[in-house]
Amino acid sequence: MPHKIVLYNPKSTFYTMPLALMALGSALDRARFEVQIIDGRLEADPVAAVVAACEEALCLGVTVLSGNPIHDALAVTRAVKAAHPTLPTVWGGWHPSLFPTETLAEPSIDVTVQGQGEVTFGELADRFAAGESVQGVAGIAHRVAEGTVQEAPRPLLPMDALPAHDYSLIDVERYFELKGERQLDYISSTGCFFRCAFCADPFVFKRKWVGLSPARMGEEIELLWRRYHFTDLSFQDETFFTYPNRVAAIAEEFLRRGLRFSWTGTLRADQGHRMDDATLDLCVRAGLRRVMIGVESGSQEMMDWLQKDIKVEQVLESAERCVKHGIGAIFPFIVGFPGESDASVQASLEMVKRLRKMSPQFETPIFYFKPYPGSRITQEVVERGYQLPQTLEEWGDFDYIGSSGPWVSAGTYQRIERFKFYNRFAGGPETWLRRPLQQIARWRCQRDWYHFPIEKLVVERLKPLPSLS
Ligand code: B12
Ligand code: SF4
Repeated sequence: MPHKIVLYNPKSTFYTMPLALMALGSALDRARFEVQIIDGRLEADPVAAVVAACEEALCLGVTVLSGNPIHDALAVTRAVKAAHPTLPTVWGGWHPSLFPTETLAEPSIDVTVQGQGEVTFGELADRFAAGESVQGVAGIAHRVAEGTVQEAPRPLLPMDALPAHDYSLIDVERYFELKGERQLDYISSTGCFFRCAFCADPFVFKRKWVGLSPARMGEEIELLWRRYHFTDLSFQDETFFTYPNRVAAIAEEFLRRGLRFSWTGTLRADQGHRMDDATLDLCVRAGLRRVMIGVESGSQEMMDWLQKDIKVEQVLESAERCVKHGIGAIFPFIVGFPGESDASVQASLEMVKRLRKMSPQFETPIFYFKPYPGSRITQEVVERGYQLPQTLEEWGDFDYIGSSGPWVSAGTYQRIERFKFYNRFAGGPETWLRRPLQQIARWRCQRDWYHFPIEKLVVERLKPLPSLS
């Protein structure tokens, strides 16, 4: 009889497939372990579903991001511990990677896993199955009589050394339904070589990057396409275009195999600027429809402080190349960095306007900076006295969504929210009812004048627009 392992993905805002749990489940020896993935986003009562599934299970694994999903992760883990006190509970993913031992202050969590989890979790499952202690398993933190111990870190394994993700572990059709399109999520690399001062990746993966070979990707993706008939593929990599030659080889695999779907991935502006037209053209022929280019700021001074290692001109050149090749793009911005001047915020808003004028296929969401753990900026503000959340509950309240961040004045917040509304509304689809208000909105955008936002109130009262950020 195989041992049952329950893996839980907490509730969150979007319907991206739970790739982390699929990675863990796929790497376990399935002759010995039966894997059940439960996704809080798909369950009416996640707590009851997980508690019931854990009956006679070997352990519970939970994937945890910093922010709102922690509340749900906690509720589920606590209920499981209360119902099955001897069942080991393991938290992995970004938050327990950043806070290995601190997370263990919560008594319902037995083990935390840091970084890449496939081999570590396999070893944990072996230990649990044999009734042995987890002492000495690399890449974990756990409780001992004297307190907590963090074991030696586990080196990052090349992705080709790990098995393909088994999509039959989830109900793929259900995700298509919830996303409203037949879009498959896929991850082809882990980590990132860069050092942006607001990002935790350099801390978690030590500026290392590993990726799947194009040949393996071609084979896997062809199988998935024939099985699930997806029409769009979303690469969830931090920096998909890290090596242009690799991306070109992936595009060639798609074309050679006659795969027909569109796809999207992340592109740094310096990579877009360096990539030759032939490679971009090849990608478009292979289905590339949109890239995501993190701009963060329209001010070069701010970009340098953020250690983006990108020039403002490279953003504009990458945008021009997208226009030339008919590629859509999302250009996310972040405002409200500690001490950010009005001039710097204004430079970002100007850049947003410039990009939006270049193509109707360009989106420019604006987020407010929050000091997510593990980044250089967060470390600096903490040294200057900023108090990060202390408990898991407090971390659960710490989320980008619905927050203006700590360094944004009420005036700046109001200005940005109005700017976002009018720029979006002015360029949105026209109807006879909206046209007169849209004309006023365009007039406002041209003059950068957003006082007395009567149309905003009217439109929001009539029909709340979905938030772009
Ligand atoms: C898809 C994605 C999401 C999805 C789903 C996340 C999920 N539950 O898996 C959605 C859209 C919900 C999401 C939301 C957010 N995300 Co997000 N997201 C990603 C993204 C692009 C890919 C994650 C992924 O699937 N990777 C592939 C898998 C295989 O890798 P993995 O998740 O790292 O998992 C491995 C290990 O971490 C470990 N592991 C993970 N879980 C577990 C569990 C156990 C038990 C074990 C043993 C091991 C283990 O093993 C896995 C295999 O090696 C990453 C960037 C990236 N490329 O990693 C950002 C990222 C994870 N997101 C991030 C952020 C900031 C957010 C938001 C907070 C942002 C926001 N508010 O706009 C929100 C969450 C808040 C909310 N209210 O929902 C940050 C994480 C920061 C942090 N401290 O948590 C990342 C790293 C982006 C970044 N560089 O800033 N995200
Ligand atoms: S923001 Fe993107 S490019 Fe910068 S360090 Fe993070 S993952 Fe890498």
